[in-house]
Amino acid sequence: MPTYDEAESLPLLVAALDDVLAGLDDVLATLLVIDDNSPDGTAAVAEGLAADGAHRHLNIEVLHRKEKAGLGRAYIAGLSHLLERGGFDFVLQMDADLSHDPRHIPAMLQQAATADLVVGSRYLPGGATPDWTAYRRLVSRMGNLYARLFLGSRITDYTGGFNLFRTGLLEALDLAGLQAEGYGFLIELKYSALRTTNRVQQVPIVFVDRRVGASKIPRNTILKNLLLVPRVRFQGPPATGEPPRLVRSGSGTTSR
Ligand SMILES: Nc1nc2c(ncn2[C@@H]2O[C@H](COP(=O)(O)OP(=O)(O)OP(=O)(O)O)[C@@H](O)[C@H]2O)c(=O)[nH]1
Ligand SMILES: [Mg+2]
Repeated sequence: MPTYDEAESLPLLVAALDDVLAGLDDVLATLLVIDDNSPDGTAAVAEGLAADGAHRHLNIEVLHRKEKAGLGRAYIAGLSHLLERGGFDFVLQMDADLSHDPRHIPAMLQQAATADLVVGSRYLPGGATPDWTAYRRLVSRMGNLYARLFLGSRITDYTGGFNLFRTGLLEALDLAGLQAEGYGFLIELKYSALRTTNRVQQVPIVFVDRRVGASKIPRNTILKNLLLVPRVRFQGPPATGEPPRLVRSGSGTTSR
C-alpha cells in the first residue's frame, strides 16, 4: 500500500482490513506501507498501528522512502521488497485513501484460486464509481476502452490500483524495467502480466472517492497515457497459454 499524506485515512483503513481478515481463517496477512516521507507523519502513524497490537489479523510493516518519487517508484520498491523477503503466496495492491473497500478482498482471493492476476474492476456489472461526475466517469471509461482496444479485453479496468497478484507472476515480471508513472504504471504493470499469463480473473468493485486528504496523481496524464498504450503493446502480444512456472499453486496457507 503506497502512502503519501494518508495519516487520517490509514487508521480507518487498517481497522476495516482487520475486520475483513478476521473472517478469513486461512489467511496470514502482512500490510506493507510504502511511505515517501509524508509531511503529515503517515509513517509514524503506521509505526504506531504496527506497535499498538490492536489489529490482531495483520502484521504491519513500514517501508520508509526518503522523498516523494511517485506511485510507480513506490510500487516497484514495495513489490521488490516483498519478493526479496519471500514467503508470500499473493500480493494485494490497494490505495490507502479508503477508495478501495476491503470488503472486496474475499471475492478477489476466491478468484485467485484459479488465477495469477485478479483485477478489481469498476467496469463490470456490479462495479461502480458512485461519487464521480458524469464527466469524470466518461473520461475514465473512454481511457479504459482505448486501452482495451490495444491491449485486449481480458481486463476491463486497466487504470485501477486494486489488484491481486500471485507472487510467482510478479517474480516472472521485469519490475525494474517498468517506466511509466501514475495511472500509466498500472497499465504497464497489468499488460506485462497479460504478456506472461492468460490466467486473469476480474472482480467488480465499487470505487468510493476519497473523503479526506488530497489527490496526488496529476490529472494531466491523459495525453501521456494515450501514447503509452501503443508503446506498451509494441513490447509484445498477450500470452495465449499459461506459463508452466506459474502453474504451481500456493502452499496451503494464503498470505498477503
Ligand atoms: N509512496 C507514495 N505513495 C503515493 C504517491 N502518490 C500517491 N501515492 C498513494 O497512492 C495511492 C493513490 O493515490 P491518490 O492520490 O489517491 O490518487 P487517485 O486515487 O488517483 O486520486 P484521488 O481521486 O484523489 O483518490 C494513495 O494511497 C496515495 O497516498 C507517491 O509519490 N509515493
Ligand atoms: Mg485515490
